[in-house]
Amino acid sequence: QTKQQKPLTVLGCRFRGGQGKAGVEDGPVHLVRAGLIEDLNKLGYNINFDGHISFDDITEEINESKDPKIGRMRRPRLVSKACEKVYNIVEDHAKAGNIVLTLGGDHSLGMATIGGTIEAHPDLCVLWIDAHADINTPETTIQGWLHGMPVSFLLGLSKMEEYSWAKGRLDPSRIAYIGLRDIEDGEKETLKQYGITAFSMHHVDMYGIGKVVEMALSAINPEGDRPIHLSFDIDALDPTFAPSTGTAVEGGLSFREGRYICEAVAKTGKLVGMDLVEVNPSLTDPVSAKKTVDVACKLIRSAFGKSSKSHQEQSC
Ligand code: NNH
Ligand code: MN
Ligand code: MN
Ligand code: MN
Repeated sequence: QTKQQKPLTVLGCRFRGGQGKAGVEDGPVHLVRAGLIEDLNKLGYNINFDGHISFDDITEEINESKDPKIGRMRRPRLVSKACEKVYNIVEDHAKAGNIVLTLGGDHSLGMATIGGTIEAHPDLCVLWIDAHADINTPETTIQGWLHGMPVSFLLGLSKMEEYSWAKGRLDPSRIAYIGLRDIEDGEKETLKQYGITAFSMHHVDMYGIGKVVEMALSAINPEGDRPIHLSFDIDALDPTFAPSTGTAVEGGLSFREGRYICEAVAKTGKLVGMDLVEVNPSLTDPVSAKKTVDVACKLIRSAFGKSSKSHQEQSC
């Protein structure tokens, strides 16, 4: 087995402003405490990890009274400012040739990580693994939380003065979803209107995960030559495997299906960025929280090339 020495930046983003539940900012702390950095090191990466990014300064500067709703959007300025910070960091590291792994925090961070990565890799394509489509616009959102909207900013469908740093450079043909099962009506229309490739759990059941991943990758990356960003919301997994998350939805991916996605991405050799978001260790008992953290670590390790012995392709 040849050892890769690729530079890998790990960003622990303790940000929760894109949703309403406390505790998701502890996700990255728990992942790192579980030994993630050492594991990635063993996989042969040259790791750059400077400790977690805290957003307390921004949260204090933009307190609730300074951040009234814009339409239905909640905490719009706070999320913009935090995401702009992450966007700039990711852009710098990606331009320096590093792979960037972002540990969330909530999924509003996706607009920052993918937005920053695409500045370095203009031909980027994105796999978005989630129970939700996260493609609400300020007009279609019901809840108003930004973690349900990052994709609309990435595609340039949501344009706001406060978010002028978000350039909206991702083409709708370059993103595919796997794992969907809780999509709002407005989101459905947007997906349809832009012809976005989306595999729900129904498709996973119908075709099997192998075929679904193959179809998703060939839709966004037909020649196999494009750099790939994997944005993994832990709520894509079934709550049996990942219970400690803010908006768990039954009927999700098994651990093996989630791991298969990560292994398939690793196999392409084209991974340039990954997010692992929405682990909230405060929402369950400690055993279930640990289970969620452990499963998240395993997914990350698989995406970065750890092959599970029991799961390897065997030549019998
Ligand atoms: N669709 C809902 C919203 O826009 C839920 C989003 N929640 C998520 N997304 N966890 O991944 O608020
Ligand atoms: Mn904790
Ligand atoms: Mn999400
Ligand atoms: Mn989700």
